[in-house]
Amino acid sequence: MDGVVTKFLEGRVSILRDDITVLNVDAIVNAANESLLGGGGVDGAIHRAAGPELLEACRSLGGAKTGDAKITPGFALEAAYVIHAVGPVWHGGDHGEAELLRGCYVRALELASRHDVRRIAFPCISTGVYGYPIEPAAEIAQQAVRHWLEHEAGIEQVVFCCFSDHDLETYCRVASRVLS
Ligand code: AR6
Repeated sequence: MDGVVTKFLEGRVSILRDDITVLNVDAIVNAANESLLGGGGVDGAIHRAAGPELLEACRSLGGAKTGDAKITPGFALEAAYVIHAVGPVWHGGDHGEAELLRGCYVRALELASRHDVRRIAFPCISTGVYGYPIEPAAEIAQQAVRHWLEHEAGIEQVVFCCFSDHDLETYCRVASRVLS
């Protein structure tokens, strides 16, 4: 892993800066679009690292609605599974974006639990091409994960995998109030 790992909630939540495709966890979450047929950003990186079988598997899923998620194997990835979550496009915040973003974290955690995933890593869903501001997105992500870990058994470790120093700093600042 790349650089410093900061831990919260008695070590059950880690925040780090890395390429999510190299993480040694049971499942990585993809920031996908409704087609689930690949794209740029983290989606493109995951498809390249997993290999062409991932696209074949995604073709059979029939897409997913914004706020929902679907699961496939990880193929060439270290991770056994990829959970393809569709975050909302940011339209200013008055179009249900927060609830949709929260929904895709919860759906991803539900799917992970059903597949006996113990360790799962999330990218900063919706905060790239989809334009969701990083600070409120981090707050929603961390509140959803905290609530899950406090109420459900199964998942032991959650990694928030940031891709830039700025995102990492923001996640750590938000965690000092949401996860401490
Ligand atoms: N590892 C971890 N995080 C990454 C990586 C990586 N290898 N690459 C980028 N990120 P984005 P979105 C970060 O744009 O906003 C795609 O085309 C990136 O810095 O990937 O949900 C899909 O097909 C940012 O913090 O996803 C959709 O059409 C975060 O991942 C659309 O983009 C999310 O940025 C989804 O947009």
